[in-house]
Order: sequence, then structure tokens, then C-alpha cells
Amino acid sequence: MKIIFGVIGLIAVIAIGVFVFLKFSPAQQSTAPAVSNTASTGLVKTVPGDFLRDGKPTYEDVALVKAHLGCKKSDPCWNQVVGKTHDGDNPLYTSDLDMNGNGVIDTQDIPAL
Ligand SMILES: [Ca+2]
Repeated sequence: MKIIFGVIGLIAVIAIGVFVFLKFSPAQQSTAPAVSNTASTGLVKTVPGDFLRDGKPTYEDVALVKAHLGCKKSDPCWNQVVGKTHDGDNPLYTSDLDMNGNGVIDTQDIPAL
């Protein structure tokens, strides 16, 4: 009888350990590329979906993504320059629009306004 309670206790301890591990382990990090924005203060802010780097996602960012929907990582369009950022006219590539990092410009990359 003691053996049965011992086994049950051991299973309970293992189950609690697995639960605690799963509950408190670091969350899976997104592979989406971060879009940084350098404000006039010199601080670098991250604004997801603000591809043109004017401080917040706008209809201009949405239009940019919509214009390149369907472009895949294996396509020649992937590495094309599609515009310039507002914070210093850095070239913006189609690949920069892949906000969720899944290798295709799709509706999931359209920023929420
Ligand atoms: Ca995508």
C-alpha cells in the first residue's frame, strides 16, 4: 500500500513540475522583424506595422502592404526596394513588410490602425 501511495505521490510531483515548467517557461518569441523608429529624442522605439517610420502605422503603411500582397521569399519581388522610410530615407524592401516573418506578404502583415 505504501508503494502505491509513493507512486501516486511521485506522479503528482512530476505533474506539478510539468505544469509549473509550462506555465512559467519563457513565451515563444515572435520571429517577426521589428520595425524601429528613431524619434527626435534619439530614443529607438519599436512600432510594429510602422514600415515608413513616421511614428505610427498609417493608411500609407497599409497601402504599401496591400500593394505587395502575395510576394514570397522565393520570388524576385522579395528583395525589391518598394519605398523609402520617412526617418532618413532608408530603402524599404518588400521583405521588410513581412511583419510576422512567415516568408510571404499576406493579410496578416497589414498593420492594425
Ligand atoms: Ca507575412
